[in-house]
Amino acid sequence: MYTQALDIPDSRQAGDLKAVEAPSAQPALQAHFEQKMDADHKIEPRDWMPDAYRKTLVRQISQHAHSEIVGMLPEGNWISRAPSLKRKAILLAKVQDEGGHGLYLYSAAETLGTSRDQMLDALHTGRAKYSSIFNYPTLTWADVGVIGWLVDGAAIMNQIPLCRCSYGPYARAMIRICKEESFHQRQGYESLMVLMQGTPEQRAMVQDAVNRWWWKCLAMFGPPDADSPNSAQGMRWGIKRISNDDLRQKFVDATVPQAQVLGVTLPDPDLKWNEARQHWDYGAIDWDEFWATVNGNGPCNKERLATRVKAHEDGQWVRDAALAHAAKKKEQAMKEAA
Ligand code: FAQ
Repeated sequence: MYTQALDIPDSRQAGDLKAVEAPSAQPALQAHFEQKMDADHKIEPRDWMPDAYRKTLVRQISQHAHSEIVGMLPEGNWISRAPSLKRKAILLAKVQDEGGHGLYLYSAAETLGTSRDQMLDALHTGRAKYSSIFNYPTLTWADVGVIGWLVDGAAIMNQIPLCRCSYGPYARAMIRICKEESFHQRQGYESLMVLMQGTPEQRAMVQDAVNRWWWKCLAMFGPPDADSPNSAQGMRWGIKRISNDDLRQKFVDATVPQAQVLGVTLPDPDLKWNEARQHWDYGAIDWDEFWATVNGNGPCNKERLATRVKAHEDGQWVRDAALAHAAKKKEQAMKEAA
């Protein structure tokens, strides 16, 4: 449904690829890196890279990993209340997939020399960000379908271009993640289709969920390009391929016809087809609300973080046991070798 993002041109102009980096202490290595950028070749973990490129990747990949892990919570909340065995099995599989995505992404970030403990510590102490969208509550079963349709839909739109990211391990992790996200999006849409063929109360529940999630999903793509401090450099480095606003527009254009088929109204009186632009125009996003949420003051920020910290602390005995077992095995192997 969203694979068209793979073959549309990058938002950046040809020639923009060249990294704008402060003069390097290692000009030959810097020149080699820039040649690779110009040729759109992948950078691999053992390749030399500028510190700022490494830092940007650790920031983005670890935040992405945290989003997948924290993102398990709003839907996980409904596993025990899914309306049928089939829906429960699908939801369990989806939430487990999100956990798996977090783990691939932590592994990709570790190849840049940052340990998982460091990344988790940054999350648990509130220094690292994760996606704003996971700080809102899931009030009804329809929210689970809407998260699949809209949140996973927005995530795929943003993540398909990341399959072409200049950093090899991130790009390769994203290929598998996008395949799984595609299933997530479809199952969400299908479950909403079923609800929309149900009772008036079920249809009203879907509409209410769409009303509550629509604007938050548009904000997920990040601030407008003009207010996005990381975009220009991220694009020059081939980390980001399509800008926040361009992805947001692609998402709106793809979603409006899906909403029409579903029979729901998107809660935006300014939403209208613009013949000249060949795109849907949409209304103003509440960026104050977005930043308040990003900065820790959304409706569920404190609860989400506390749940993650508790899960980490409760799992300490498993990590201790695994380390003790590894130490015992090593000792045994040394004895046998002696
Ligand atoms: N929430 O200059 P930019 C998912 C921050 S996974 C919170 O534009 P950039 C799967 C941004 O970090 C969803 N913070 O930044 C799933 C930066 O702050 P910093 C996550 C946000 O990096 C589905 C500042 O604002 N996906 O949903 C947000 O160039 C269902 C300025 O922004 C990814 O992480 C936000 N929405 O572009 C799981 C994809 N937007 O770091 C479970 C990878 C912006 O300088 C259930 N990430 N900020 O302190 C990206 O593509 C980029 O990092 C962007 C932001 C596009 C998110």
